[in-house]
Amino acid sequence: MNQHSHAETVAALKSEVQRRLTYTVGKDNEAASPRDWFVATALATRDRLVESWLASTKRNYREDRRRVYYLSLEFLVGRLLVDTLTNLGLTGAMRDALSELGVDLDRLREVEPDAALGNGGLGRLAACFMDSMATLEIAAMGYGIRYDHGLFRQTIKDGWQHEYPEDWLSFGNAWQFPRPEITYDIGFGGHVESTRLSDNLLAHVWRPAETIVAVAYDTPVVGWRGRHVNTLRLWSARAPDPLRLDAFNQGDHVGALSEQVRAEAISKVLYPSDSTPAGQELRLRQEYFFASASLQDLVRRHLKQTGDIRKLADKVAIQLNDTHPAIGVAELMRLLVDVYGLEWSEAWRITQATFSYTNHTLLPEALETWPVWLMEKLLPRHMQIIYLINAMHLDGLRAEGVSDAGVLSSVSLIDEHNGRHVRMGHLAFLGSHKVNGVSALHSELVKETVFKEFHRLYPDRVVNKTNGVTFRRWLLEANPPLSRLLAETIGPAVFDDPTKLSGLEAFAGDPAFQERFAAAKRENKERLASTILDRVGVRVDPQALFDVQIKRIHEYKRQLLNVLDAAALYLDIAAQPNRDFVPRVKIFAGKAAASYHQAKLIIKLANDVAQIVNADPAARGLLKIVFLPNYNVSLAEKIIPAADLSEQISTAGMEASGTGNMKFALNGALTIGTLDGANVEIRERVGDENIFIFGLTAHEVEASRARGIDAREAIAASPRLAGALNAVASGLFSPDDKHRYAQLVDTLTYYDHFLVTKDFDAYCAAQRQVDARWRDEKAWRRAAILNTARVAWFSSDRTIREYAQEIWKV
Ligand code: 4GP
Repeated sequence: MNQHSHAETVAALKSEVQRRLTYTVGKDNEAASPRDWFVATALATRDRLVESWLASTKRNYREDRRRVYYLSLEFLVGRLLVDTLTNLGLTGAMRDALSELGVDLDRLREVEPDAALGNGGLGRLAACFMDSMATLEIAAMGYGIRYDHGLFRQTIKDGWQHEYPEDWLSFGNAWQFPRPEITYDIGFGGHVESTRLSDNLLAHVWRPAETIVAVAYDTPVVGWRGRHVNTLRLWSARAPDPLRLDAFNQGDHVGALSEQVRAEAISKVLYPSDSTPAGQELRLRQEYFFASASLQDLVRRHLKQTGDIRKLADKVAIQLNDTHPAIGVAELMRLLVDVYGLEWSEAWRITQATFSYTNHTLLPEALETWPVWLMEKLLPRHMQIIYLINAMHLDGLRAEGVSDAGVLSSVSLIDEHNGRHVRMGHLAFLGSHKVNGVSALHSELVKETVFKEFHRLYPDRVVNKTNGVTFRRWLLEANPPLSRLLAETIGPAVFDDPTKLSGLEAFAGDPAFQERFAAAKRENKERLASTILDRVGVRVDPQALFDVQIKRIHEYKRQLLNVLDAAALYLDIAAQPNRDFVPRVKIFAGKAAASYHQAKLIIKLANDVAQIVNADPAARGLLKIVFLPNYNVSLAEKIIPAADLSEQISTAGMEASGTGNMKFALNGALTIGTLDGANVEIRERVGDENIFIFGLTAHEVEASRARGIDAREAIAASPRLAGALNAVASGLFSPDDKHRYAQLVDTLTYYDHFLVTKDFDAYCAAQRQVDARWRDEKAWRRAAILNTARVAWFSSDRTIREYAQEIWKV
């Protein structure tokens, strides 16, 4: 494309879009709706990467490359149009081509539905990793489920969250290539037949009672500058037969479709949460469905490439994104032993050398376990394999002299407390050669807590891979004003090599540059202010400090701490109207799992406080509170570039890493945060004076909990906290239902598991430091610039390079 002039490219794109509109969409320019134009544009864009995609695929075979497979139940991709154009270097040309057709690219990009095949951080990380793996030209493939309905659509009515099904596929999906010819049978239930081959050799054949077909859908994932294109392959479920004709002919029209409905349920909806007990059986079926289809597919490819199953570990690395695909360990053993006839010990060696596993959370409720009875019912052969893995593992330990019953029971794959359960984290750990946490602190806590005994037994297995984010999406696409400024100041090569961001350091104190940096921020804030007005009808002043907390709503993330501070601030304003307050806009967004009542109540409280504060003339110009509904990737892209202050205030030890924290710092927001997750490493890089750290450390949190938490003392010691709690408990913010928050405040008072009260004063003190810095405009701007300048390390390209070198060996 470089040898073509811009004008030639524009002309070519224009005719390609026009062609797609006419021949694929089947409309003329007058009749075409914005959605039709979007489809035509997306298809024309996709056409531009297909050749590179095919070439990448060929090269992977020709060079007999070692491949990486990223197995994830979640891929939180968001929109792809501008992302693809950016990576192909075609954004400007497409903009001009469309404009000659009378179409505005920026309006068009808003038409694309978000692919929301994930809940939060874990899923978004998978999407960033796909981008970086393509950029680094790794022969990689993502495997997941093509959910008909992604994460629910959130509306806020009277301050309460309501959930509606999301329908991203209702108008088709321009990016995907259906592969109806690539299918695998996935079995469930039934029994295992064993035949004796010799004295000590049994052959096992699983005879499933039910079969479901997995059908592939491919989405090309293009890397930076279009050099390499990988594939995201998502599986959709269907029944082997479209209907039962006999039943249909007998007049049972609904019953005739029941098998299809049951089969399709597997890829119908994304499970809503990482932290609530999921509807068990369907979830397990989903996990096995996609793990089995993916393994069958990659084994087939491997055999095509090498013809030798014994070489699997030499040519294949499989990353388990959390425990959701961990059943894959037993499935690979089944394939190797039962289907390909390898001996157990060789199969186990290959399995361990092939898999590695990433842990994303220490929350006990998110550590998956499956009742043994359910496994026996759905996956009888896998249960046998798990028992055998466990027996050999425990025998091995006994042979090495481990005899402590407590230790053995804690490392057993079977949890014998409260009914017998299979521990999927243990299975993933044992079946992998490397296990990683996602920030330095988290990886240490992995060693000290969930995998303490395992770590003692296998001290080399746990490693750290601090998360990262793709700067293509989160800077270049999300923040055009800042990207332009960076290109002009330190050169466009910064987008090839983010370490060049450090070149900004020299400008941090330069008043002219500060002015331009601030102007870029202001442009983003103005844009966000108009989005806010559009979506919730609240007028906010772009001159005010934009203080932002956007992420899933969870007690450990402590939106409540932020809301209580807002309430306290409001009371301060009422009590001392003449004090010199820093005008603030507090912005919240995030979804609560549908069954997570406390989180939903926190959303309601944020909205209730917003309602009272925003309506009170006394707070006008000083404090506004906004809860933006339906948080998703594309909303994050609008909010983050406009933020001044990034709230990363989880209870220390509970946020594995965070990735939002990195995106904010990159876009020149200052962080107020605890020493949790990757905040610790962000502080090391941006410098103590350019971040506001407060609160208990992870070990202090642990000690507090061990002592037993009674918040009454903390509340008594803090009049400001007591005042805010009182206001909330007495219904100041909920005049329509004065007791709405009585229980919430009670819980905080007597059982404050997340230590909101204990950290409250420290948090407020940190906020006052924020105020002081904000008043010193130069100092604030300097710190903001230094944040952008110093976070290059948090590029997911760096993270993927580390995985590639130390775990995947590619
Ligand atoms: C998240 C963690 O909560 C977050 O700290 C981390 O940055 C992210 O994974 C990516 O590693 N966990 C989940 C989950 O999203 O579902 O467990």
